[in-house]
Amino acid sequence: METVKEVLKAYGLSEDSIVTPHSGGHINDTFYIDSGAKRIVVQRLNSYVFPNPADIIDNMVKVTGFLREKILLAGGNPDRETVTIIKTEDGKSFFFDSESKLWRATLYIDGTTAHETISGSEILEEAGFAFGKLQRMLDDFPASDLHEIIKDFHNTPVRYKQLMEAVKNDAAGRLEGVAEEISFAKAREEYCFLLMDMLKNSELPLRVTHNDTKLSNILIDDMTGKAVCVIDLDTVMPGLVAFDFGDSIRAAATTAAEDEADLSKVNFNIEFFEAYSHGFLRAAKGSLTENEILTLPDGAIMMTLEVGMRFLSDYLNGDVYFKTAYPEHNLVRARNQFKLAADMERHKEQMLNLIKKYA
Ligand code: GN1
Ligand code: MG
Repeated sequence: METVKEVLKAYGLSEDSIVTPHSGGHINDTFYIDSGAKRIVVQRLNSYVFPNPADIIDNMVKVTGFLREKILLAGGNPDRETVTIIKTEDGKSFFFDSESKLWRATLYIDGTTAHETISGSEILEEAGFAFGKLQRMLDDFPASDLHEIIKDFHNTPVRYKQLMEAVKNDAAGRLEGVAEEISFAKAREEYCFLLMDMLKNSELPLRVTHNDTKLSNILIDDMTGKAVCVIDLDTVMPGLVAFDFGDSIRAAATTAAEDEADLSKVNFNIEFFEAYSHGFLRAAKGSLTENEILTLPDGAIMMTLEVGMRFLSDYLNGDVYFKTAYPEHNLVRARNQFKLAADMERHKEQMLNLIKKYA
């Protein structure tokens, strides 16, 4: 917390500002700051995950600048509908503290909440619409202007390989007790290639995508329940539409939190899937190809399987990537996501029918 004081100073905020840590997010550290005069959100970027944090800021400046213009043209309010970067006293879009950690500050958006879990279908339809709209708005963003923040971020075959390496190295000596999880992944090795192979064969187009479309990365208006703003632009990069759609479904169309340990509570929620798909396609269908539409259910299964493999790899590597609250946390998350992926597999036909209904 000591360095938060440096941050207050850099942004010209009173030392008596109220600093409230935010518990969400597995990667960065987030704090709300209320100085009386101003309310902002500051984040310390995770230097293990993001070794080149200045690239993230650079991407963010470009993407938010692009979105601001579109929002203005549509008669909207860019201070609420996208992220606004706040500059330091000396005019910079970021701040390096005395521990060489990069901080950034953004405007706090009043009267909104980032929901970790979902209360009903209406919010999901809204979330789907907001992410679909973002997809559409980024359609003509020049992808070559962006730094690739994390290489092979949603390259599922690479994620599979990383898991197999983690198994081989067994760095934390945790291999015992995960045999079932490893066979679960192994049984799906071939499936991991599906979307990346279609991309390679030009059957799917590369777009600019958000790449971390979990429900908590959307701010919902507390009064109206309407989606206001998509946040967390750290991983905006070239990607597939199925990644963004799928990652939302994995995070939202479930009956339990991502780290629920009681697997009997973890099930796929087809009603939530339907609501999200309805909103997403309402916003984005006009700009999607037939293959993009037909692979949306695979995006959901793939993103769930993939993050499960990432959690399991991190467990085996000794929890070096994701923040954890207890030693088995990553394993619990992995089991949870694998259970969800398996349940999605059983609903694939049904998912596809719903997608066709709304496309
Ligand atoms: C991480 O930072 P956060 O919590 O929004 C991760 C995502 C995972 C997600 C799982 C940069 O997102 O890829 O899907 O956790 N972000 C990064 O909850 O690795
Ligand atoms: Mg994130």
